[in-house]
Amino acid sequence: MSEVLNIEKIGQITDNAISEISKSVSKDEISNLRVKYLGRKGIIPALLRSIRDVDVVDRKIFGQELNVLKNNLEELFEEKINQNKEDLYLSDKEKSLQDISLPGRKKNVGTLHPTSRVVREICDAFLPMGFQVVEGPEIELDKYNFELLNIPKDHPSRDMFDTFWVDWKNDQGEYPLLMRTHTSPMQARVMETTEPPVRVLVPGKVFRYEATDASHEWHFFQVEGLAVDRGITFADLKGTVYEFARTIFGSDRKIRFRCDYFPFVEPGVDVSIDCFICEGNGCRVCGKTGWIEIMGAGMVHPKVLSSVGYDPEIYSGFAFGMGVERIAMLKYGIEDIRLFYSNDLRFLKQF
Ligand code: YSA
Repeated sequence: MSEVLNIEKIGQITDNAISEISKSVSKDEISNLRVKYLGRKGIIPALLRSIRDVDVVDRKIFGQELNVLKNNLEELFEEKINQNKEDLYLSDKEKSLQDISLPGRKKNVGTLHPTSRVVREICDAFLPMGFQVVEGPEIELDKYNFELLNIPKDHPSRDMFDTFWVDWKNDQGEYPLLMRTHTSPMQARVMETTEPPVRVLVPGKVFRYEATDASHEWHFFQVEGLAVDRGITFADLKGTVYEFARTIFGSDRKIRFRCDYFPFVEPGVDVSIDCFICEGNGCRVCGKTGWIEIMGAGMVHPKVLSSVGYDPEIYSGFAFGMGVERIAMLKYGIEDIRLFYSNDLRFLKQF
């Protein structure tokens, strides 16, 4: 290794430069230091020139190290100048001319994303009904996303959930990991570890390999609800959903329950609210039906209860899973779901 340049020397120069720059206060001090380290005849350019005297094998490493150091110092000088721009560059006279009676400059503090806001509103609507909030993993096992929910391998209903699979094989040559397609896997995770009664709410992000349009995204939020106890009936599900809808949308919106199929409930329903845009007459947002579907729901299937060790002869329960962006669209009159994640500040700043 060369006498002229070695790693210790570069380290020492780095330490000195950082300490000197951080102690510098005035504009002159900073610009003198910049000349000392980065100027044409400064320390770093001199070291870069001395690379030619270093062993060929070490040259590349030293070149890289010195370039990193040079870039870091440039950034440090930049930061230092920006930190105290006013103090450094205004003369005392200029400072004394500042009008302190002018209103302060407004800081851009930002706001909650509309989805986060609505997740909170939804949770707030359920908390007085005794629900607790829990969260689960976004990368999920096939076992929880499908199998424990009465959706065995090769079951046709897996097609309902266009799945992103994680490209990782286990020892048996299977691909057991996926991006969760719904928040329902948390039903099984919660029941597996809790004795009834259970009353939980699970907000979280879900992912589907789906084409997007005005009411479909490929990633969106859901809030899952689950209540299991002795003697829970479909009337409890209806009452809970009505109470939620009244809190969120007011008492004027119409609610529709229709039979629907989900392998993890029996019976199953989908719940819709009359379209806020066309007032039920049919438009692009509601797909000309006059209704916007906000959740799937039903009575927890006895097979799901048994698979987590609950006795379906003793316990029954209801569950639901709602789409948060759809609720936000209804609540705030948003006509295209794609606005949520297109990062357009003109949209986001309205919340
Ligand atoms: C059903 C029964 C239960 O006991 C519990 C939960 C469920 C819901 C089930 N896990 C599920 O995901 N059903 S769903 O596919 O119909 O989606 C539920 C809600 O998510 C829909 O009502 C809709 O509001 C929303 N959603 C679905 N696909 C969407 C979407 N939102 C935006 N973009 C999409 N691509």
